[in-house]
Amino acid sequence: MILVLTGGVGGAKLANGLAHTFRPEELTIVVNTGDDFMHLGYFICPDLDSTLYKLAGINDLERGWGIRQETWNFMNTLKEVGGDDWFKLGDKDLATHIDRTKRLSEGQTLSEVTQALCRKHNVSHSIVPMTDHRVGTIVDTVEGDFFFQDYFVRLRCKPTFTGVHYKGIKTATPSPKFRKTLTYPDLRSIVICPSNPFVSIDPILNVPGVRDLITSTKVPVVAVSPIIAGEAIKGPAAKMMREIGLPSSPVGIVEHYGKLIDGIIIDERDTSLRDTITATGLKVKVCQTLMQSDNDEKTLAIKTIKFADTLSY
Ligand code: FO1
Repeated sequence: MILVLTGGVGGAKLANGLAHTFRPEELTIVVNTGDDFMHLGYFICPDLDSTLYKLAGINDLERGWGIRQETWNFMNTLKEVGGDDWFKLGDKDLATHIDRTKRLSEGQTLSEVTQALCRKHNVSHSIVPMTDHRVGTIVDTVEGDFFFQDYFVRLRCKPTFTGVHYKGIKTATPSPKFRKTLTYPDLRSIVICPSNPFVSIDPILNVPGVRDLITSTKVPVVAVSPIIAGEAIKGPAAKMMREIGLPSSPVGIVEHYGKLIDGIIIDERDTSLRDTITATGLKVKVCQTLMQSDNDEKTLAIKTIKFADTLSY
């Protein structure tokens, strides 16, 4: 059993590569829910949807989020009547939000709703929320604290990042399938996808009990660097690292995750950093980590697990 921690677009690519390499019963994909929010009366789960649409093969390739060949009649009409149109909800995507909101209002848990959506999209792999409780990532900046989507979409990540905290995290518990996988007798490895460490991975790690459970599994934990040659492929990770005083490189990722990880996979363009990272006692694998095709995703997935297997105690 392999446990995958992911959020956002980059993570969804590696999760997809792993899903095309391993059978459903060999994989649990745990997704960040700190981006989730109520909007226009619907409960929106961006990272769960990005991961679901990617594995279903219907995600929009340019945007990285939402559904391909989308139409925007709802959004355009809403704008005409003076509604809130800063967060774009496509007509097809809207069906997901309406279905999820209805199910949640009927008392289904977010895990149950996600399972139902996976079934609808013929995704047989387990995509599970990090928790079934409400958790909201708040981004602290020099201009004040903002709810994640305000910072990321409305403010386009402009304000200088100073920290992050997670509303509601104290009373959150890992989702049932997440906890079960963490206590699985034959857990093989844990993969931290190339996602934003602060707003995609840390919310998962900060769910009470998760860090301790990860440490007590004694299985290799491997992170794939989301930073290549000083930049993130997509999103504000490198900018946030620089603003918080971390090197915007795999070295900064190593510093951020610390003792939690046993190995890191960095891109060939960062080969010069291998020795610096090895000197910290961490195992390093250098290979192409940029994923621009299904084949790239599968190749990196296989290399990631093979590398993790070499770290087994
Ligand atoms: N990101 C944007 O930059 N602009 C948007 O209008 C937008 C709408 C949106 C709608 C549904 C959805 O699932 C994701 C959406 N995203 C949008 C991405 C969203 O901000 C995610 O949080 C990112 O994918 C980062 O994880």
